[in-house]
Amino acid sequence: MNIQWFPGHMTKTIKEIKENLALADFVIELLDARIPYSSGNPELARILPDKKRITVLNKSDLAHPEATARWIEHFKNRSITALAIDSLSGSGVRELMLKITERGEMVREKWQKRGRKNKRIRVMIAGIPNVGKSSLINRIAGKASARTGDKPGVTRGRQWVKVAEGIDLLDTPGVLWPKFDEERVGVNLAITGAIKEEVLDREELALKLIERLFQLDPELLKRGYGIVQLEETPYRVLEQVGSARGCMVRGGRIDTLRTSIILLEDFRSGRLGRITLELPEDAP
Ligand SMILES: Nc1nc2c(ncn2[C@@H]2O[C@H](COP(=O)(O)OP(=O)(O)OP(=O)(O)O)[C@@H](O)[C@H]2O)c(=O)[nH]1
Ligand SMILES: [Mg+2]
Repeated sequence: MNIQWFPGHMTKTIKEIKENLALADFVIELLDARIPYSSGNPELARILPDKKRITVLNKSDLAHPEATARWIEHFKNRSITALAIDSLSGSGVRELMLKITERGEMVREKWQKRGRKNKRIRVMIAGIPNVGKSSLINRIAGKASARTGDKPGVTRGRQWVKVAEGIDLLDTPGVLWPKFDEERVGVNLAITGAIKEEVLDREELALKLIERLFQLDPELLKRGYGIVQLEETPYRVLEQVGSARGCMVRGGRIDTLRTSIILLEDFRSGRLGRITLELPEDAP
């Protein structure tokens, strides 16, 4: 599948990430709990020491709880502080705030020892497009300070938001990091909505999603669409989904493009269930 998921303007943003890093005392890397490996930025891991990084799995309301627990364990085994949150309901955000304040205190102590004056703690929120960076900031700030939207590329420039006593959060535009050798990563990012729809063949993507759901658990599709017996090929299953969702065109044929859009939306909204697309053992 040919996904142009690393458009030219992203290169500029990576330069910006580095500039932003220089402004921040530490970084929260927001991952998508459904794809913790694919949504990670290996460059960030490379240039940031672990103690300057908190790993947060957002959209955990859409991910499988057991899979999320296993990912958290996976990070902890690597001495990486990780926790799961849901920026929409706010679940886990209080724990995250505690971690942020704790980390902030450590930074302040260091300043004191060096005789530097006490400034505000600056925390950068980094992550792929559409992962919920602005939503998290709004949740912590308790008001809509940052613009959010259900498509990638909403936040354009950087924006500091004062959230609590002495803490500023930096909202940044989402960045995709190329893992060119891994098609699976590109597909995961596209399925979950991190890549602009305009550059995708949605029918091809829907077929990939069907394959993946089938591998994970065939019951997901059966249950989701009331299908008794799944057909043999992804394309025929897509037609079954179309039939179940009433996506017909004249002559009784299935509108497979409309079906694909609906299927992707059903996945993204959680209507098909809480589904994690990759487990720690899938990560290289
Ligand atoms: N279900 C669910 N949806 C979420 C969560 N966090 C954010 N969203 C939704 O995800 C979409 C993207 O949220 P944003 O906060 O705009 O994402 P962003 O990371 O700032 O995106 P860019 O600015 O484009 O990089 C919005 O539709 C949010 O409502 C979450 O924890 N659970
Ligand atoms: Mg944003």
